[in-house]
Amino acid sequence: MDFYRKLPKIELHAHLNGSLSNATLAELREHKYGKEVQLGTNDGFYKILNGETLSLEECFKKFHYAHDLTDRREALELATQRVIEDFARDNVIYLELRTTPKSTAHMPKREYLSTVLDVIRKSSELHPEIVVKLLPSIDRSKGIVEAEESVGLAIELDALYPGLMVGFDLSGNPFGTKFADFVPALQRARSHGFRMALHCGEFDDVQEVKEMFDFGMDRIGHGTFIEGENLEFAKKSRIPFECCPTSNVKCKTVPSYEEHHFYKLLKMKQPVCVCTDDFGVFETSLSQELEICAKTFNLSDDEMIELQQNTIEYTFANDQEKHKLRETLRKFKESR
Ligand code: 6MZ
Repeated sequence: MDFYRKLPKIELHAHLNGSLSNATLAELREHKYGKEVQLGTNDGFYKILNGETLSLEECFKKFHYAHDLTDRREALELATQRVIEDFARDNVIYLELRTTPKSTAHMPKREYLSTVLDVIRKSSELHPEIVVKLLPSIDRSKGIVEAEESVGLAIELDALYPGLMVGFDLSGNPFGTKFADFVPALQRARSHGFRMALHCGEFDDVQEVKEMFDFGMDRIGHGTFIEGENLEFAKKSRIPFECCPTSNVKCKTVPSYEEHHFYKLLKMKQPVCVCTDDFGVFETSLSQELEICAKTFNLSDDEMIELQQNTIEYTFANDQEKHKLRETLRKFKESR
């Protein structure tokens, strides 16, 4: 584990509210509900904090608990700080964090987004060892009006927080929604200059993947069910895949680590990176995900360093930032 912790790492697929550790959730819960509120042993929150085995449904409840606990400005600030601290502690040197701008009972959507951006801006002083960027997310389950609003807001706030928002994410529960409905909003975001990191092929729908490739994207989120002609297209276009092994295994979209498509992609020389997705929900870290990949597929330390070096090229960072990241990895390699 020591090698993976020390390895300077690049994280490109992490949802803010899925990346709250149990300690952060407990801290936020105390802030909102106070110490005196007792946890009952049937309470899902109790189970989460005590690490009991969770069903997938219970795993997804973590989003619901997290959203309840981050519905005020101060709490969202704290949550964002803790996530950045946790990644920095794991020696992540570049993080593209994503979150869905939302209005809550205590905060309009604009305040949600500006709060996260304020914390990210401040983090460059508090944690100069990690560069943090934001990808606002469109949650498919929330519909197209919310999507349009989020894009409008991101374009507006981009002028106030230049360089912090580098792309857009399309995520959320895709069932019962049509990708085509989100194209106008995504197109507007792209025309503004935001790069596209879209959840694509997370479930088996060949036609939708094709439609998404027709639209185009800069990175593929998961890409679990991309096969045949679609895989050929991804290969020809050299679109990087963001692979999240533990998330996929725990959500049962991939049967086991051994069968994870990460290795198939790596062997066919497809651009690919390893990410956590929701390290709080899936109780992992980027170091752990990399160690799992190395051990499962028998990859050497040098190959894991190379994987991080290649990942720099798939970031939405600017040239100067990429240059710095390359230098950090080069020095790490030389110092061994
Ligand atoms: C699709 C996911 C996801 O945005 O509130 N999210 N969407 N597939 C996944 N695989 C497991 N994991 C997380 O973070 C939580 C939100 O991220 C999306 C969902 O929309 C979830 O509600 P934010 O910070």
